[in-house]
Amino acid sequence: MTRAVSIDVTRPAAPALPVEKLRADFPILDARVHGRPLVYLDNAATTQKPRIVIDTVRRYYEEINANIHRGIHALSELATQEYEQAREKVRRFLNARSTREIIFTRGTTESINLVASSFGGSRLKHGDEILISGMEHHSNIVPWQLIAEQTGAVLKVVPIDDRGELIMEEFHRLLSSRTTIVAVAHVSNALGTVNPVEEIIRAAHAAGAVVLLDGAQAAAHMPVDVQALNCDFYAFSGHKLYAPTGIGVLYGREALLEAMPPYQGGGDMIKAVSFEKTIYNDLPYKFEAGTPNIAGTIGLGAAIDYVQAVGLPAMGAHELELLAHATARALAVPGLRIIGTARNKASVLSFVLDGIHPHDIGTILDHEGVAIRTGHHCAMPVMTRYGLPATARASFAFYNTRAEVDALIAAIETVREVFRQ
Ligand code: 7TS
Repeated sequence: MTRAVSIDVTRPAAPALPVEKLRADFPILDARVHGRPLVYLDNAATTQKPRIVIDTVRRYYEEINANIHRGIHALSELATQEYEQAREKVRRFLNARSTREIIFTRGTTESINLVASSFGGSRLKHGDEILISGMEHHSNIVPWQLIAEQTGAVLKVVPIDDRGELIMEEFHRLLSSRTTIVAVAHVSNALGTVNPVEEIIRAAHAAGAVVLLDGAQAAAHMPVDVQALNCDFYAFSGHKLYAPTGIGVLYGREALLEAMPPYQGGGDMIKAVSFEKTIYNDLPYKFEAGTPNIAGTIGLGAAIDYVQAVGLPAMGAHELELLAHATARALAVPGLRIIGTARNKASVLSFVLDGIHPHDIGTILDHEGVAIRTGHHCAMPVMTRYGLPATARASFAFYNTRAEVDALIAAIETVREVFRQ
């Protein structure tokens, strides 16, 4: 599942994917920005959508639109059927045992908040420990801080080294019988590090802790098998997997979900309500209060079909070729420093240029048509660790090309020209 990329390796050019053909599936990739062809390298923020996803959402609103799990009229039944089919697609995508373990949320952020609030709120006691890492996105920090404050639990943080790898000796040292939950990124959004999650899960279970993996940056880049991983919770966002925004997934081990109280109350999550007592619905509906993002869910199903037809292993391999090419070319740019040089990386190239603020890099690149993200990437502790206010970050999807990487490097040279004057 994990694949190594060494930053000084130059890989063969031959792409395994018919990238040019696949690019035609994404209408927006033909766009021009400031008169230049769009070079979209902000895929860690969100990915572009293939026509099949756009058409599926449009078809839903044109031909099906109705609320689910309610009416017995034809449209409602059809909408329910498609919504539940999407759940089965997600189950297969993650290789979960049962669709009862697949909960639709708004995204990774809501998935983690659900676990922190429901699992954390019901399990954590004063002095219990929550173990996260120094490379987490704010979405995998703040929900734990909130629940720690409410329960008296203590947040512990596994530090990272200069390459942006977890210091595993520290992880093992911090893990103890007091650790209730370990919550770590599968892949870091700011550094690209692929974490040794198998080792983390094994050790955490041996210590009696449950493990949540934040898969926001992993699900679109490598096959994920929750049974093989043996994780307890897995969170990801549809919009980083070529699906619409506002739809995400929480996988949870059934026995844990059964024991957890509802996260939100409302319609659909109940069996019967009276003022004296409310009986909650079965899994997964217990955790899906209110009318969900039906169109987005069906769109996610279409995105998963698309990704599986293209093939995640080939997509991931192509992205690693791009990363290796980008890394090799970036290292040849005077004054450029790569932030995040883990031995096992995926799809993210964070960097700084001597004496030039990342925001200036981002602005000039934008004028060249090259879209990247600059800033703290919602991972401020990572910036603090490196003593930086921000980085510039290019992040690759399978539809990116070597020519686009070369356009990135040319635009970075333009930045250097501008600042030389
Ligand atoms: N966890 C990680 C590792 C992420 O990269 C992100 C989003 C989230 C959680 C939150 O996901 P959401 O869909 O609920 O917002 N990361 C980024 C990023 O790197 N640039 O923009 C969003």
